[in-house]
Amino acid sequence: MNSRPFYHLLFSACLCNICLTADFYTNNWAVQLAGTSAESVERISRKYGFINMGKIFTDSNYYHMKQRAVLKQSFQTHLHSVRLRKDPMIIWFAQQSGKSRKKRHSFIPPSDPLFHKQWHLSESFGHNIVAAWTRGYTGKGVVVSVLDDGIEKNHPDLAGNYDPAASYDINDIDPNPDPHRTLYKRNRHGTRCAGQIASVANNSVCGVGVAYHAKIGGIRMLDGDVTDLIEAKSLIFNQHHIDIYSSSWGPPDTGSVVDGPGLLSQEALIRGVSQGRGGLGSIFIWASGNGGMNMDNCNCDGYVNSIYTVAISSTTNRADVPSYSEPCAAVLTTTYSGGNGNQERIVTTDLNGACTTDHTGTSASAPLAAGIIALALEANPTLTWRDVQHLVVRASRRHNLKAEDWTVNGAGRNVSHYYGYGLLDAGKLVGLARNWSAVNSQKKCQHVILKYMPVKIGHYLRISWNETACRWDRNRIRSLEHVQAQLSLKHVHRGDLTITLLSPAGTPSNLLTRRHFDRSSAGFSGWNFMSTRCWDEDPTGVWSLIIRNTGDRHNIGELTHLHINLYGTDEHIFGRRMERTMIHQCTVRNNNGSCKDCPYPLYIFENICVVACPPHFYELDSNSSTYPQRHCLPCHRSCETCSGPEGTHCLDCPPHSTFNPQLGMCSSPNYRCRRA
Ligand SMILES: *[C@@H]1O[C@H](CO)[C@@H](O)[C@H](O)[C@H]1NC(C)=O
Ligand SMILES: *[C@@H]1O[C@H](CO)[C@@H](O)[C@H](O)[C@H]1NC(C)=O
Ligand SMILES: *[C@@H]1O[C@H](CO)[C@@H](O)[C@H](O)[C@H]1NC(C)=O
Ligand SMILES: *[C@@H]1O[C@H](CO)[C@@H](O)[C@H](O)[C@H]1NC(C)=O
Ligand SMILES: *[C@@H]1O[C@H](CO)[C@@H](O)[C@H](O)[C@H]1NC(C)=O
Ligand SMILES: *[C@@H]1O[C@H](CO)[C@@H](O)[C@H](O)[C@H]1NC(C)=O
Ligand SMILES: [Ca+2]
Ligand SMILES: [Ca+2]
Ligand SMILES: [Ca+2]
Ligand SMILES: [Ca+2]
Repeated sequence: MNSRPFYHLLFSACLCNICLTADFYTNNWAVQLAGTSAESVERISRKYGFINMGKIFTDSNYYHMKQRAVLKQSFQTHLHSVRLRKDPMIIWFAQQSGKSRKKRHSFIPPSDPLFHKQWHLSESFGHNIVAAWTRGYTGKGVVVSVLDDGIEKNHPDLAGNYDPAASYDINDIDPNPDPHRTLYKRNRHGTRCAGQIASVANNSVCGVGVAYHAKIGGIRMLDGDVTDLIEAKSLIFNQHHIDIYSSSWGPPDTGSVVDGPGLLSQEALIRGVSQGRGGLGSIFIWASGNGGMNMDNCNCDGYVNSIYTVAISSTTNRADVPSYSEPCAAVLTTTYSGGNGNQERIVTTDLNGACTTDHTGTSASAPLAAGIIALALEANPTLTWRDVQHLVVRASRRHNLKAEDWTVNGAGRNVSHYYGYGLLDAGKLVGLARNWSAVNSQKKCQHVILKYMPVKIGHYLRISWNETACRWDRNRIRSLEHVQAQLSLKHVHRGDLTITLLSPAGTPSNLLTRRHFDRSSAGFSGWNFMSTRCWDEDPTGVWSLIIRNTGDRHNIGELTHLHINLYGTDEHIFGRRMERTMIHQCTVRNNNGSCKDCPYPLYIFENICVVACPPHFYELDSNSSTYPQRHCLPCHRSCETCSGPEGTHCLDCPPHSTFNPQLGMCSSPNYRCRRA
């Protein structure tokens, strides 16, 4: 449970007329006094519990007074006013209310020579990035790292945003991630992806990145033997500094492979979402894959279908499915990339200080999404890894994207296996991010459908079950996020099988489509097929899993095990209120830029003011006599939510861990048990 008692108390108090016009009260008062002698000012401030902060205007009798104790309820404020009004020494007073003030920005296009060729950033295409820029979001304070074949750190369009702390060479084990140039391999991929995210604006070089004020780094890890260890080290590198990891790699897209993260990489993803980014969770952006020509399905890629990664697909400037694109039920959203033949491609930085107009593939889509999500993290740095996924679902739209399989799911959203929820809208994303409060902790509800009694797979197999979604216990799920069908089966010709999952609302998820090049007889062994297509649906009711053999009728197989894992929250997600801005500007800062003072009743969180503290932080009313303040302070590192700093204060534990009373903190069981 996220307990936010003060928040509820305050805003219910705000329902009465007293504070209808103000957004919130501060503990600052402006007071006009009849006498200005030091002694009379001192007497007045003592009498009413004020600290005299000095004259507002020199040579005036207007004083800035700060209240010693914070008044928590507006009727007390009101009583205070009644007393002040009766005092003959006080001519006039006003308690200062905080008002939402938005900086106004107008958009002046950057002067970079290739900006006019960056069609994917322009207002005539659907990403709506200019809207986010116009609101002032350009990636400030956000750190993105590209996990690839290196990054040309001195590139004139990257150097200004380059962040050595977000960079490393895992291949050669040194801090310099510069790509190695050889006759046969150009290793330009990472540099191209980095430019899409954070090329410098207005510097007369190339174009601009989506998040042109973000910090950008690169981890060189693809140029050598890629091992589980190397992947894991890359995914977890400097995880409190890097906010977003952009990956455009994975198992071969031959359409015959079923592979995913090894033990260490799986562990790295889990540690990333539960501990990275100060506990809010690292954001892992993943390209859905380029196996379209080979009829690959990205649910056979364990990085893409991981619930911890955000899978990104591509569309072209003509809103088509590009030939390289592979569909699957795990895709969440879509960004622009290059098209077929001589269609437009993406303009970005290239090796040797150059620029290219020729970047393409889903490889180009992941960095674009990483840049757009960087804008959202600037708009709201308190978002958890799951909040980011919720917002991406809401900020994606069908727009004009062409596909034959668009359907409306049980939550009323258009969804496609090619595009997820559609084209990511940056303007909408930052707007929603600003008003979003953290979703309750993740619930996982598991249901064993088939374990000891293998079932024959002939031409057609349908298994149905009535799901209670843990209605009777603490893992109750009212609003679904990810659903996994973990299954083991034997079949002589795996590529002939298709698997479809039907939710109670009737939403179909094609978990496996026919893969002509997959002639394996290895079957599946505890493979986690995943769907994001039922996001926000109520999971209770009858589900079905349908397996079809589209090949030779005489080939038979056997389903030996089927587990369903539902992930989601106990919230009625459609009932939540989204009309209040959750993040406010800081009023007074320390020299180091961190926030020193927020208007009451807001909490100080790092360098901003927030209405409520995010998960992994607890709310503290500090009671120092001079500066009564409210802070978000970090929980014990093992907790997801907490009521205080110790392990014993944990209220919820992060994924894959539970509260251990002996240790007095959340702890993880043996990770090896996780893989079936
Ligand atoms: C680019 O320069 C122009 C002209 O000086 C300025 O108005 C604009 O705000 C700058 N844009 C950025 C992104 O710095
Ligand atoms: C789904 O897409 C169709 C066609 O673009 C559109 O008419 C409809 O309003 C969309 N539904 C929702 C809920 O966005
Ligand atoms: C499923 O279970 C619920 C609650 O146990 C029950 O109300 C409902 O009728 C069941 N549905 C079917 C189709 O059996
Ligand atoms: C966010 O909240 C503000 C009020 O605080 C409201 O004006 C605005 O419309 C909300 N934005 C969205 C996208 O709901
Ligand atoms: C910034 O300075 C304040 C006091 O001036 C200190 O309490 C705080 O820890 C500092 N924060 C950082 C991030 O250095
Ligand atoms: C705050 O401190 C004052 C005196 O130091 C004390 O009287 C008061 O009860 C304290 N309030 C809280 C909420 O701890
Ligand atoms: Ca190196
Ligand atoms: Ca530039
Ligand atoms: Ca693939
Ligand atoms: Ca994923």
